[in-house]
Amino acid sequence: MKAVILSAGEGSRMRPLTLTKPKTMLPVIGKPIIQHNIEALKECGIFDILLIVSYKEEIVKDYFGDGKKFGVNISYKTQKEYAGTADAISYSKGFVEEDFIVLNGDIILDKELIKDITEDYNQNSPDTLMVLKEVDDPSDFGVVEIEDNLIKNVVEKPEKDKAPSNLINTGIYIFSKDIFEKIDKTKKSPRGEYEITDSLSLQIIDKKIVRGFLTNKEWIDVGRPWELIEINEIMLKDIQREIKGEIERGATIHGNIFLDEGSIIRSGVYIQGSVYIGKNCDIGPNCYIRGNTYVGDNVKVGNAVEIKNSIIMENTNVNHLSYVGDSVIGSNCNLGAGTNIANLRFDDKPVKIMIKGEKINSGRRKMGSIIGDNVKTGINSSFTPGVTVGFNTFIGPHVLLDEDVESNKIVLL
Ligand code: TTP
Repeated sequence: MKAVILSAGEGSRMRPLTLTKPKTMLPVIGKPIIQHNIEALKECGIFDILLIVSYKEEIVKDYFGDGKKFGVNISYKTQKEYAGTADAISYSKGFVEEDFIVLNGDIILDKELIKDITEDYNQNSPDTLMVLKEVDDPSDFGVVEIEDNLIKNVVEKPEKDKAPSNLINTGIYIFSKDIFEKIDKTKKSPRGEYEITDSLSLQIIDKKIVRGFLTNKEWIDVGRPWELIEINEIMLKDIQREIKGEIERGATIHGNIFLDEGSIIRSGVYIQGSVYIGKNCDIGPNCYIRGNTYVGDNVKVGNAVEIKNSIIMENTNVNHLSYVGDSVIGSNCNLGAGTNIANLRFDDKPVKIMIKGEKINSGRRKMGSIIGDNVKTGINSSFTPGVTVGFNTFIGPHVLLDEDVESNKIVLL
């Protein structure tokens, strides 16, 4: 079987992190999100993979090339217009032979799930298999009505009390080639997109078998910045202790830590795993790295810094006396001495973050900042919970940042 991964999107809800790279290339414990999916497919014996790309596609192509380095064969098709998932899947026409798997590129899934669904598909031979998951609040997803494992209807993003069930579409499918005929007949939805769920509705009308496969295995849809922190928390739980770099005498390590080659943890550093530290990092002396922290390659963390539950992307410096909590810091940033990122409101209420012009409740009591690539902060700059900073921006010394800042700005006192 061949596989197709949909990765043409910008991930606009994930801005500012996606202003410089596609969402599927954001890191989760040392690999882009989409690499986790490619590896899951490979482990199940699926080696021929088509990536549907568009937004900043050169970043994806430069990283994966023809896939050989990753033990698979990768080819690419550019989606000309971001016209919906059915449109994206139509680009796989010449690539697939018979049945094929389709995955949204912005999900992280349990590798066993691919095995489970291929077995189920082979046993039951439906026309389409769609993987379903039960969630508490289905209102942000495609919600299905199901009877005897057959999908009867899919409703996109219903209001909470109007959802026909709590079973949602996970964006993982196995299709027979019949789907192309239905995609060709699919009309634009009220959202202005050609949606694959509408193609499935055409299959249902045509009495084709659209089977729902309910899973309780891990599946996470990474859409908004705090979900990147959450997926990081979940994935870090499973890392094993592995030390390829150097730990100086006088450092204290608790819990699991992955320390990649060329990195050094200096004396006086106190680590409370799980913590992932990439290649060629310089940590300490005398700093405190708390649980669920991911540090990318070539990161420097200076004296008396505290980092907690955060993602620090590659080539970034967090200089002495700084605090970073529940935050995402992009690549090539420099946080000046004494930069403080607050992660808790006085009133203890969940922190809100601006997503596409609207303040959205992150549901998190502890939530810091989301900072894009190439941001520099001056000494003693402070950030209130939930602010976002675009890329290439300078935040001057002593600034108290309590509102979002766009890219390419200079903010001074
Ligand atoms: P979305 O969840 O809509 O992802 P997105 O990148 O558009 O994010 P946002 O809403 O924040 O802008 O789509 C799910 C997946 O399908 C995602 O991996 C992108 C992919 N996709 C395409 O490749 N082409 C398309 O036309 C659409 C609509 C989605």
